[in-house]
Amino acid sequence: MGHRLGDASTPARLAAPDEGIGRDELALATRNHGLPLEALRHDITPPGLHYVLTHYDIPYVPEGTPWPLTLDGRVGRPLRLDLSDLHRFPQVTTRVTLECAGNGRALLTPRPVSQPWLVEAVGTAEWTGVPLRLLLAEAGVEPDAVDVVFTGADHGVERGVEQDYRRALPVEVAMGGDPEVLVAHSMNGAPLPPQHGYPLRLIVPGWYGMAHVKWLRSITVADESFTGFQQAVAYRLRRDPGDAGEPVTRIAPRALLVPPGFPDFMSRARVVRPGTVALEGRAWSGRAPVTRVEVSTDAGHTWRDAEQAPDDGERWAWRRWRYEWTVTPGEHVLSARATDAGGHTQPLEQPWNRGGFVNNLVQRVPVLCLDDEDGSAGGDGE
Ligand SMILES: Nc1nc2c(c(=O)[nH]1)N[C@H]1C(S)=C(S)[C@@H](COP(=O)(O)O)O[C@H]1N2
Ligand SMILES: [Mo]
Repeated sequence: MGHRLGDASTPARLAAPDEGIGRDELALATRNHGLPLEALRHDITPPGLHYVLTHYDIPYVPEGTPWPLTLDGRVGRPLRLDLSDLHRFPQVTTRVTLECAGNGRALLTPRPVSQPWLVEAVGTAEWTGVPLRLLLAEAGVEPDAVDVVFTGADHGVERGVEQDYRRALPVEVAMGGDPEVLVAHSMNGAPLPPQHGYPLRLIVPGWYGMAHVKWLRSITVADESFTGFQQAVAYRLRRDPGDAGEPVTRIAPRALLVPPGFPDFMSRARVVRPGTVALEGRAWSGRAPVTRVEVSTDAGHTWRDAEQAPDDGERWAWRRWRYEWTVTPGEHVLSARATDAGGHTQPLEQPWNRGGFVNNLVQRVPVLCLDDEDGSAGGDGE
């Protein structure tokens, strides 16, 4: 033997000033893909375009594999449910925007070394499943319950700690019904794809991605706070490694632009022609409904209200907004920012923490407006 994984968790590393994205980050980035931002046009993200994040390996679960979901711990009647048992409960479908808590991480200075998201770790799907509170009611939760712990079938090691992927929700959230937490078996009307948790996952509308446990195989009701790695070590807002840190919970407001015009292959900078450009995008918040979206076409100096699509009652899904931009030749920087009914607005300065979580800094989209059809640049010239 002789090989050890380590006894304590080591803090995540911060990149040195000017240190580029490393091979380790690249390896994560090729597995965990983002939403191509042009797909923000879709109300519901088509399969394969939704972002994916998986800490360890995607479990191999061939169709028809028995998948007993257990519900035990501080309950009167422990349950063992197979997929057909779950189909006998009332079914609910909810449209939910899912976002990784690490979205925006790679834009931070200094950069926490981990999955290097820019702003694309987001997607919206219609999830169908059984309300968790009905399963908990069937099992009969004891009055001393504190946390409900969810375990996935994936296993790995993270910063020296070997573990199953496991997260908990406070019992009030698990049983509360607002948001309606689901044990979901379908995404956009079809069985979950392998990378999104086949055959079962948790859906916690309004919460960051880490709460939505994929490949869900057991639910345990506990009479004390859960202190597993993904709860007590990861997903906390810390400035220093020793801080206890606030836990990451609900999604902070964010607006993103559908990239206007067409891209330059390498820089991804956008190119448009002079005249009227219909800007559009999406905005969402898991904390309170988005009440305002503003657009800046001058690098954040001045802001004008965008027009929000009428409220369609999909509380947990992103909403479309639009803004007509009259553009002249030269270089421009576009931004959009969302404000929610709780008064939360996206910051203009980076909200930094060691894990690189909840960075909802306003997006900056450089755009070059050409002044004629044969592609010579206007403005400052070359
Ligand atoms: N079992 C398990 N569930 C998991 C994860 C994981 O690694 N294992 N990753 C979480 C994180 S951090 C995110 S952001 C979401 C991503 O969900 P998606 O891949 O369906 O978009 O799944 C969450 N659920
Ligand atoms: Mo995540």
